[in-house]
Amino acid sequence: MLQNIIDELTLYEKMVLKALESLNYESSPEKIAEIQNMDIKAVMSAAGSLASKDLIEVQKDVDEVISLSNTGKEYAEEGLPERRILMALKDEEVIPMKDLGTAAGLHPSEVKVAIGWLLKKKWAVIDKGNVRITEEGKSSVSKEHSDELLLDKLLEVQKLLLFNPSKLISEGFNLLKKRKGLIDVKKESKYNLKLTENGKQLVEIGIEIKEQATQLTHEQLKTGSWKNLEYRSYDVHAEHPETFPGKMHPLQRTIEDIRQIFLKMGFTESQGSILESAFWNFDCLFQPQDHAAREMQDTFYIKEPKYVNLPSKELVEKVADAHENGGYTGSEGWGYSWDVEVAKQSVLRTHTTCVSARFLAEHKPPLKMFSVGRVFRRETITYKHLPEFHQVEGIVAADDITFRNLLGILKEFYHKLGFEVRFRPAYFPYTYLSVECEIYLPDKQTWIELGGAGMFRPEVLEPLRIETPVAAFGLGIERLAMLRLDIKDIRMLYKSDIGWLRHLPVKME
Ligand code: FA5
Repeated sequence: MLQNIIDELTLYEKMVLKALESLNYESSPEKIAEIQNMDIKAVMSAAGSLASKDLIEVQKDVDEVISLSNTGKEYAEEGLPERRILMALKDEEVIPMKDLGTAAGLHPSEVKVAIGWLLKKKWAVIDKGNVRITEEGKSSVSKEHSDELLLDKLLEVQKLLLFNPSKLISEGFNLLKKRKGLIDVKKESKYNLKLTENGKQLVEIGIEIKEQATQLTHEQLKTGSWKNLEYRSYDVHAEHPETFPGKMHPLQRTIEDIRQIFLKMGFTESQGSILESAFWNFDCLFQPQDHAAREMQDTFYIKEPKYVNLPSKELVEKVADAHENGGYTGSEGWGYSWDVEVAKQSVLRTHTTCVSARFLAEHKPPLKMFSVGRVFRRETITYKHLPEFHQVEGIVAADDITFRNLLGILKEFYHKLGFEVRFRPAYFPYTYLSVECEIYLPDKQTWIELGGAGMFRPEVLEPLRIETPVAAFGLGIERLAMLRLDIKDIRMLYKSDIGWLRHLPVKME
């Protein structure tokens, strides 16, 4: 185990461990860099990875470091301005204020500050426009003040750590920091590397430093000499940063997978618009004008535009006949007076079956068409209901198409997505026979309805002049996505929960 760890160490890591072994298990990185002839950056980077393997401990101390600024250096060399006045006073004892600059060789801008410090240090007093040396001043002529001593020291050693300073340094620093721009204060980090118990055990086993191959040359590969080189072992179980590659949203992924299935089954793709006339959404599908699904509480009616143009007069009249008396279908129709104004109303489509109706008005069988799109219903939101969701709609029309073909297509479709569905007899105004496809939800111990299907009724087909049987289906996509993603609530698909999205597989089974 420990040998494995040694084998996986880089050359630099081994060098740092070796150095620490020889330095009594602890050292500064600078010292290690020196004895191993390494770059300090290489030492620090190796130290970082050794610390992450718990082989060494990196201790960090942040210290304040002081040094002289340019002005500070000048004063250290030539003396502080108040010292220069004191030296002039030493001979004269009294100097008129106005002559101070000249007598001490100071720039006029320095004089005021210098007098301030002269008085503060009690080296002189001001007496009727004259500056007079004090006894304290006289005794200070040959004795440096703490700030001057610190200036001298800094001139000599260039920088000093403020950590645990001597009384003299701290006194001097307190005075000098009151003056602008004499002292620079910086923070400096100091590191100490120390072997941990694990690190010590490792070096006791013995670390051998051998040149390791990092990049193979063309030559080494060609001649086979790579076989005799030393390599560093890799830990394939090492922790690695998690990566979250960009991917399609799972709902969109499901839509794309559904499209691929139908395209591969030879269906043509069609599209409709989400703003539809009640005519195509309901009337053309033989849905009576007083049908419950048309009520305001189930369907979104649009204010602007309130009405939509209807198709040819001929088709509208045939649909009206089918509703009123069955037209030429042999049916009695619904037996009420059909209102064109109701059919003109614009709605947000409540299902994608309107795309199938439009497609049949424009194409002659044989045909296979599918369409994916959003639909809208005034629904109360629940774990399986949304007011806005997607459906995939499809029709297959040909002379020999039967209800059994329809069941076969649906079975095959769900099977391709990995589901086994059961069929239950159902009712839709526009189909006969009609079914619903369902799948079992073990968690909720209930069957969930995935889609509706059936054979379009003559009352739908005759006005559209379709003479072959038409198998039709409309399937919910969000409910399918729920099952595929194993989520218990349909709302999750619209939540933008980044944590959940990140951990989904890039490709769904
Ligand atoms: C229809 O929409 C029919 N037009 C389907 C059809 C087409 C039948 C062609 C015959 C021929 P239904 O209202 O049952 O049927 O909706 C179909 C599917 O849409 C449902 O099985 C369900 O999976 C999904 N669905 C319905 N309402 C919602 C909702 N509020 N939220 C999420 N999914 C829904």
